[in-house]
Amino acid sequence: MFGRVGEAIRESLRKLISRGYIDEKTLDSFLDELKKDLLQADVEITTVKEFIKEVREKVLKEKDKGFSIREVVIPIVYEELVKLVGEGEKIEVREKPFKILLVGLFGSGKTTTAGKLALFFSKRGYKVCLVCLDVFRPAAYEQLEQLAKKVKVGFLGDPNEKDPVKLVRRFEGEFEKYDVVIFDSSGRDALDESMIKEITSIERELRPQEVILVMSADIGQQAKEEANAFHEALKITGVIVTKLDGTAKGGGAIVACKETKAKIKFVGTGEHLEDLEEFEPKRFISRLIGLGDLETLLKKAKEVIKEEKAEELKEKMTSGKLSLIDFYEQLRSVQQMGSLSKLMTMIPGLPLMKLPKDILSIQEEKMKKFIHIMDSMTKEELENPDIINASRVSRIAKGAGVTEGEVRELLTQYNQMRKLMKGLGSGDLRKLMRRFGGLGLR
Ligand SMILES: Nc1nc2c(ncn2[C@@H]2O[C@H](COP(=O)(O)OP(=O)(O)OP(=O)(O)O)[C@@H](O)[C@H]2O)c(=O)[nH]1
Ligand SMILES: [Mg+2]
Repeated sequence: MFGRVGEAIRESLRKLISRGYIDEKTLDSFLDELKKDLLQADVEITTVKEFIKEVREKVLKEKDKGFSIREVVIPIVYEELVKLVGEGEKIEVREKPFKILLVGLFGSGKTTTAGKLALFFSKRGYKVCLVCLDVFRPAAYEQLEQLAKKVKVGFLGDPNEKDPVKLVRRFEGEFEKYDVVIFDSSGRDALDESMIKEITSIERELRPQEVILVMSADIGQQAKEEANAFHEALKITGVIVTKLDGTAKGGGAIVACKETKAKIKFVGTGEHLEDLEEFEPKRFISRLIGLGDLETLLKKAKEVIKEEKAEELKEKMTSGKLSLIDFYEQLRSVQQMGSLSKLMTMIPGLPLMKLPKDILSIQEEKMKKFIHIMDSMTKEELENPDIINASRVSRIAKGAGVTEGEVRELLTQYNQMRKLMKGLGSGDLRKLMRRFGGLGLR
C-alpha cells in the first residue's frame, strides 16, 4: 500500500514482536525505525514526531497499568496510524442522476479512475454512463469510449466538439436515463486560469453532486497544497488518490489530505479497473501492518455465530466447561466461514507468522474428519466426553469410518483446547482482546 514502506513497517513490527520481552530501549529503537519509515513515505516531519511521541506515551501508560509492552504495542500503533491517516468518506448516490465530475492535473489518473468508478457503481446495480468532457488530450474520447465498452456502461461524447459546456448542454436530456453519470475532464500542467475557468463553467452548467480531485500519490506531502488550491478555486467535494501501488510516498499523500477540507473517497491501487477501493482507514491500516482484514472477518463471524451464542461460548471456554457439542459447533461455524487458510489471513497477527499453506489444508481435512466422528457420537457422549472408553472409541470409529487413533486424536485435541481456554481465561489473550476493543472485537 505504501509500497516498500508498508513492507518496512511490517518488518519492523515482525521483528519487535518476535522478541520475548520488550523493554523501553527496544521500544525506542522500534519507534526510531517507524519514524524513518514514515519519513520515507513523505509524511511531514512534525506530524511524524507527534505521532511517535503519542505512541510512546500511550504504550508506557499502559505499561504502568500492568500490561507488557509486547501486549499493547501493536494495537496502539494500529490505533494511532488509523488516526494519522484521517477519515474517509463514502460517495452516496443520493439522487438520480447522480453526477460526478472528475478534475485533476495531467496524467493524474482521471480517465482510468472514471472507468474504475463506472465498474464500481455498475457492480452495485446502478445504471452508469461515462461522459467525455476532455476536449484537450488527443484520443481522450477513444480512451474513455474503450473503457465504457469494457465495463459495459453508457458513453457520451463528441471528438469534434471543442467546448465542454456545449457538450453538457447537448447531452443534458440523456443524463436522466442513468443513475450515475461520471464526467472525465481535461487535465493541465498546473491549476491555472484556463483550468479554473473551464471547470467553473462546466460546473455552472452541470451542477454535479460531486466534484472530485484525482491526485497521484507520488506527489507525497505536496498533496496538501494541491488539494487546498483546488478546493479554494473549485470547491471540490472530495479526493481520489491514485497510484498508491507505485510509490513509497502514498502514505505522505494520504496523511497530507487529512489537513485539507476535502476527504478521501477512494484510493487507486493499480492499473486495472478493479484496482479501486473506498478509503476506509481501519481496513487500510490493518492491511498495511499485516493485521489482516479484521473487520471482514468480524462481519463473517457475526453472520455465523450469533452474538449471544458467542458470549455464551466465551463463558464456557474461559471457565473450562466447554463440551464436545460446543467444540463441534465451533468447528462447524469455522467451516461455514470459508476455508481455514483464507480465514487465517484475516486473523490479527497471523499474517506476520507466515503459516505454510499445506499445514492449513491438512488442518482443514482433519476438521472435516472430526465433524464426521462427532456425528457418530451419542448425545450423552458429546455432553460428557469423559465417559468415552475403549469400547465406545471402537464403536465411534466404525460408525465414522475412521481409525480408533483418529477418534483418540480428536479427544486429545478437545482436552487440550479445554485446558488452553481455561488457562486463557485470566491471562494474556483477554487483555489483548480488550485492547482490540476499539476494533469491535469482544
Ligand atoms: N499503477 C497505477 N497506475 C495508474 C493508476 N491510475 C492510473 N494509472 C496510470 O496512469 C496513467 C495516466 O492515467 P490516465 O487515467 O490517462 O490519467 P489522466 O488524468 O486521465 O491523464 P490526462 O487525460 O492526460 O490528464 C495511465 O498509464 C494509467 O494506467 C493506479 O492507481 N495505479
Ligand atoms: Mg484523461
